[in-house]
Amino acid sequence: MQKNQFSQCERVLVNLRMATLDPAVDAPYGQLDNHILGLCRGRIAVLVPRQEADLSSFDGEIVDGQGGLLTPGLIDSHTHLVYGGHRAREFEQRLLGKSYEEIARAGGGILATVNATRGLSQEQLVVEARPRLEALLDEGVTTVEIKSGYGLTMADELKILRAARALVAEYPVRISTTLLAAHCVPPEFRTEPDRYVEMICQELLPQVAEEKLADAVDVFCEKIAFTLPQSERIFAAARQAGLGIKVHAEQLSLSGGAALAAGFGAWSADHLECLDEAGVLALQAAGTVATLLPGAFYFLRETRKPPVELLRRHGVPMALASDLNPGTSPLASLRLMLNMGCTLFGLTPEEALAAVTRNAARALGQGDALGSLSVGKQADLLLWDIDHPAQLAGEFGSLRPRLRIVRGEVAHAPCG
Ligand code: DI6
Ligand code: FE
Repeated sequence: MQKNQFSQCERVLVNLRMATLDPAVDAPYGQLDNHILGLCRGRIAVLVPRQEADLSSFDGEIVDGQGGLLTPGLIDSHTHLVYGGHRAREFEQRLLGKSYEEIARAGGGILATVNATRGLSQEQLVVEARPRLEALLDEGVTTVEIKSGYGLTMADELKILRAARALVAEYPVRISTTLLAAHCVPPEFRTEPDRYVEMICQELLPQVAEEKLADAVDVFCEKIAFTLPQSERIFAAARQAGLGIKVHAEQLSLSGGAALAAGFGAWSADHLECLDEAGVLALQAAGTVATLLPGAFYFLRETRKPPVELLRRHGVPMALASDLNPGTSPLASLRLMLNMGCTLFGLTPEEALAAVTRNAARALGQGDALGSLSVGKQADLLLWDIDHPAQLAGEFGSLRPRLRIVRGEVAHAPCG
């Protein structure tokens, strides 16, 4: 037994079971029983078997887990939750027979939300975003990625990113921001999309990097959005600015966007319903995470599923995210995605849980800092009154974490 092993810790968690999601722990879900966790300056500093722990001289806080199950905080690695308005009328139109692409080509879709978003101030956008973020936090999300992409002018894209960054001051959450100016060609550049791409690369992206307003850059690489050569120019500019790279690819058609992004060392390629084996191999070679978005698949009533078996066979890490947005996934629940990842895409509950913790962290370039209960990682933790970790994927609507710890501090209910 080591004396004073907890001397640096402010807080110790005892009397709990863990699903560490640490692949180094050789058990399903990385489960550990009878262990004690010590938190020091926001990190997991000690993780030892109960019988090796000496708490006799520890004078910090002892949290009694009362036999609950501790997991890493959940990570929603793909959302567009800062926007104005709603698109329920399009939902109606689609049920009456119109397709998502038809509505987009007729000036609805993303551009409808762009109009609504341009009309709001940064403060108004924060007001609109709060309930969506609160819904995620309430069910155990501790890190959220938020994309711009409904502004499409220099000023409006900056406004969205600033609104996203402002939310972090209000809630116990980490927020990762992504510049998605290449979401849709704005009406002002309809006849000359290359000039819009040039504006992104030469003006917007350098400004965003200078103000540190985004952690990554994303492109919607699709027939109705941006071509491969346009995407390539934006990725090159992102790399030059030292920002992470993400891509919306192979959602509606096979465009090769995932392989292109992987060639730039992308953190993640997202959607992927139409991905082929060559694309899977490109992700594998680059260590790029495949982020699956079952909410959009479900909401658009798609039938083509992402190639989960190929991704699994080639060892590509899979993440699941909400894609929370007004057009294709107005579903503010990462827990629902855990369930749908299993029921719609065939992930196992263990794969699904890794997909919203360990692999989601990698999809945000945070694989070393977040996503598992391991010594040295940030202390974002959830305590659940459940018997088995599969309940987190297999049940929906009734479970809430009993205790949430973010950055090593207890976050009080409901949202801080
Ligand atoms: N793919 C999506 O699913 C969302 N954006 C994207 O690139 C849809 C956004 C919207 O319809 O508003
Ligand atoms: Fe998206």
